[in-house]
Amino acid sequence: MSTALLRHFIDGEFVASPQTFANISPVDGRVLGQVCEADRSQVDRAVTAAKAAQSGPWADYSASQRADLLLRIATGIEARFEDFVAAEVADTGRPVQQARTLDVARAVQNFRTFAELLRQSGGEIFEMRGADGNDVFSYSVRKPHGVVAIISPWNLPLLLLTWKVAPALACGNSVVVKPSEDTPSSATLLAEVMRDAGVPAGVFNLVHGFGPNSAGEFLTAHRDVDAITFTGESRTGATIMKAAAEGVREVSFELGGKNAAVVFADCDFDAAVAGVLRASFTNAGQVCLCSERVYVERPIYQRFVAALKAGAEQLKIGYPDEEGVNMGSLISHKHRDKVLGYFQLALEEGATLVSGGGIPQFGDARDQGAYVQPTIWTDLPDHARCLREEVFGPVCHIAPFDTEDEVLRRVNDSAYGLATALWTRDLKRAHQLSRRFRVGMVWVNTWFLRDLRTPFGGTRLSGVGREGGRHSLDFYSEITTICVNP
Ligand code: NAD
Ligand code: 6OD
Repeated sequence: MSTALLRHFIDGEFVASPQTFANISPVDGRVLGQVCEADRSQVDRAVTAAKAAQSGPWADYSASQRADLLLRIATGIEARFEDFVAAEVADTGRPVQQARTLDVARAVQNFRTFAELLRQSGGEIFEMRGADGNDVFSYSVRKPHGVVAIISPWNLPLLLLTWKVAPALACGNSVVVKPSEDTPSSATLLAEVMRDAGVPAGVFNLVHGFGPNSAGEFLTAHRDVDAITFTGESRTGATIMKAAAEGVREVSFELGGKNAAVVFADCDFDAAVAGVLRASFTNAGQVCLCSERVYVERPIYQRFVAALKAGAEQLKIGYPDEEGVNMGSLISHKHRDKVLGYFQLALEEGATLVSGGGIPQFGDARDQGAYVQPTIWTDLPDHARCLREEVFGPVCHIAPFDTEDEVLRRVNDSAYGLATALWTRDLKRAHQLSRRFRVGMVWVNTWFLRDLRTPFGGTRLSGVGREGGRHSLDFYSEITTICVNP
């Protein structure tokens, strides 16, 4: 990091604000540095710069030139790979290994994927016979929306930010990004990479700050923002949707989840245990796709509970750079308070605590951090709040089931609709059942395996729209149809 004061990046330059807030380490509570908080006028400057860039040199970039630029950005991230890893680890407390193999690697891949897609994408063309006997051609061209606001969360900061920046730039938009207040570092590094890769001034702008009455709200309310893409909590999505209604701006929302895993008795048992362990505890459960509700077919239920408990208790919790560490801290003490609130509520709602349920004791600086134990519950009634609300921590509830129809009904009985994971050797059943879940994505015998060309998103409280592959190109562009009677 080139400075301990994290600044905004507006119109090709780093700029500071008088107002700052502290960036706190979730590992031991240390103050890592200060972050500038954008006021309304700075957000306005960022949006104005982005709008102006739409009629500058950027407007003349061909698709091929934009693809080259995306590749230079990917190379720029790779060149500073370990800086990005350090930034992500410092802000989040996640294991270094995860930051390398998932977060930063995916950021590079996001830019490469959309560079490639851009080169391959073409418009549609239709031919018809006109009334005068001429052959009439109708074709479509993609154009940028203009200014896209990108608001991202703290759980996979760089991965989720670049997942939106890459296609937005691919389509020729200018962007104003607002990362989470909890994870400002990797976005600031990304701005340095953008500058060094030769992204024209005003095309990539970054403002730091909070949501309500701060940079997030100022950005989504700005009249010169043409489209808004947001990843975060469902409630925040609803607030942003109201802001977007003014001016009828397009939105894409990737929101919360209360995802289920369904484990059938015919599964590969060891693979299912390992898979559910990963799906429930990766990133300390702070992935929108995590399985917080696990349903296991009755004949293997007791054995499965015992195996998952053994697996959870073997997870090594600790410093991000400790050898063999599997799980780091939660993002913040505020978030830990929320997770601990659910730990308490589960007991009040009748849960049996199978494992965890508290705060690990280290006897060192980590006791000032935001750690919790991986936690497993059983015996909650289906209506329990802990089975209906997203905890977003390292926790799952395991329940037995007897029939397909029963488990389908229980899984679908949720306000969320993001993802389901099925564990079975019966692929006929898997195909038939998969389409009956009211979710955006179903994994069979795997979890979080992503081909970036596939549509990603959720139904109902879990989101609006799909991103990924051409679905991203569809969201980040306007299409004009041209009909030519020669
Ligand atoms: P959050 O909604 O609190 O914040 C997300 C971002 O929105 C932050 O940058 C925040 O500053 C900003 N924000 C908050 N209020 C705002 C407002 N009124 N106007 C404009 N911006 C505002 O979410 P979070 O706690 O950072 O992230 C965790 C949530 O994100 C979980 O619910 C998780 O499931 C969800 N998530 C979903 C996906 C997905 O793909 N579906 C991916 C990752 C995270
Ligand atoms: O893999 C992705 O593209 C993606 N959007 C993942 C979201 C994870 C949620 O926490």
